[in-house]
Amino acid sequence: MIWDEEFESMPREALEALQLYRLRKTVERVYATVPFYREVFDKAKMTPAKIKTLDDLKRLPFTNKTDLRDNYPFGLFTLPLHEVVRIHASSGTTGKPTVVGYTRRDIDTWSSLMARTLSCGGAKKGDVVQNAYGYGLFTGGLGFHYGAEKLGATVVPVSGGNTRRQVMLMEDFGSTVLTCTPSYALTLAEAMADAGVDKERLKLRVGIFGAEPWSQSMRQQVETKLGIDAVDIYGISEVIGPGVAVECIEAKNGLHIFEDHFIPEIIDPDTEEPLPYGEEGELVFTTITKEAFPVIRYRTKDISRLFPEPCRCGRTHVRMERVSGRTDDMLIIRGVNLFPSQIESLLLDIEGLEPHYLLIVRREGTMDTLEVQIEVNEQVFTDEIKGLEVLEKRVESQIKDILGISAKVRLVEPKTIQRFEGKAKRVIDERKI
Ligand code: DLL
Repeated sequence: MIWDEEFESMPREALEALQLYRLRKTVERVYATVPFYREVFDKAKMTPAKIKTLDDLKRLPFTNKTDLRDNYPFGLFTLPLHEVVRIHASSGTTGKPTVVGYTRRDIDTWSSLMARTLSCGGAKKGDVVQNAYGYGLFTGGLGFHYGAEKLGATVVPVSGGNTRRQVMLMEDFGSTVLTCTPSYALTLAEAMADAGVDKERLKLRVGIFGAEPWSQSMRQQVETKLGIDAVDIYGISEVIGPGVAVECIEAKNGLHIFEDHFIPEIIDPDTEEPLPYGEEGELVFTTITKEAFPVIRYRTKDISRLFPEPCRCGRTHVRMERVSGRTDDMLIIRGVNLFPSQIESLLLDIEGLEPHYLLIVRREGTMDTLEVQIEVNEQVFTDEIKGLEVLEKRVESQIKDILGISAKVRLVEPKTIQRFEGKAKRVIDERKI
């Protein structure tokens, strides 16, 4: 169901007029209130008055995570802290977290966007939403929580973890919608099997999974194991949290970006030149309705593609392809560029392998090596050793043929690779560069 028909199915021309109006307001706001923006706009010889068309957005400078760090914690807020009713933060790999803030109206906007997101993904009033995204500074838990309440669903705010208990609640409460990371959905599916809970006994119908990259093959695995439709949701704290883009349950083909709130661009990450629809590059977002913490041309480092073709669900917003990886997660191994998701797709298409894997990159002398550890299913595991060796060689040669890289494959016993409650960590890079 389309939650916000007027805005989600707006004719392009009207949508673009609305975007221009909102963009101008946002640019005026940050220029007037945030010293950082005033400084970088002045340097680029841009003033709010120079934004006459949507295309003028391209004349504004980019922002990135370093700018947030330099202005840590609240330096990019447009309002004093007493107007800010909520803070969230994402923990980076190093140093201080990235801090974001919301006014009362921002929380309302976000809740409506999340109600829209849930509806687009196939949830509706009357659903029991088991929300297993982490509650706390992470935007996943509370973002989904407010959206599901706004939708009129019954929220079960279990947060991540306590997996066996989640399975019990899922059965006892008759949860119909599951929201968590795709890797945690797998962990839950496994716990169900361990507890002897057949998927037929559950009422689960839909899963809205995101916050980390996952492949189409992973989708199939999750859908089969849980007996549901699984849709992909994309979001990032700096832009708002979850609620930036989601697949529609009707097509499950690309994620609708809520363009009445966010203007997306794709750029070449090296030259910073904007790229046309269809080309792959780095996603950049400008928020046009946020009050406390708007961002202008924020570089996400996420790799995707935009496609404007109308969708059969009736929404007019542009779609983005599922994120294949981040520019900073790209592995360069002996000169070959590789995203972990490419290996994932390949592995999960091979019969007998389970969706639990680990990539270990090392440097031996001057040579980079890649080791792929992946679990096999019980059946393969109980076969004779020889069978395992043959399978290992087969996976190695597929990686070589398809991705052009030599890897050492180690098939491991079921349930030996670490499981995750939130975002999975599947790459260990031991190179000291
Ligand atoms: O992960 C917000 C979120 C919560 C999204 C719940 C979806 C569901 P951050 O912690 O700031 O925010 O992490 C943002 O996660 O730049 C991507 O690299 C990655 N990411 C998020 N969604 C997807 C997805 C939340 N569907 C970072 N596919 C982003 C691939 C994703 N990567």
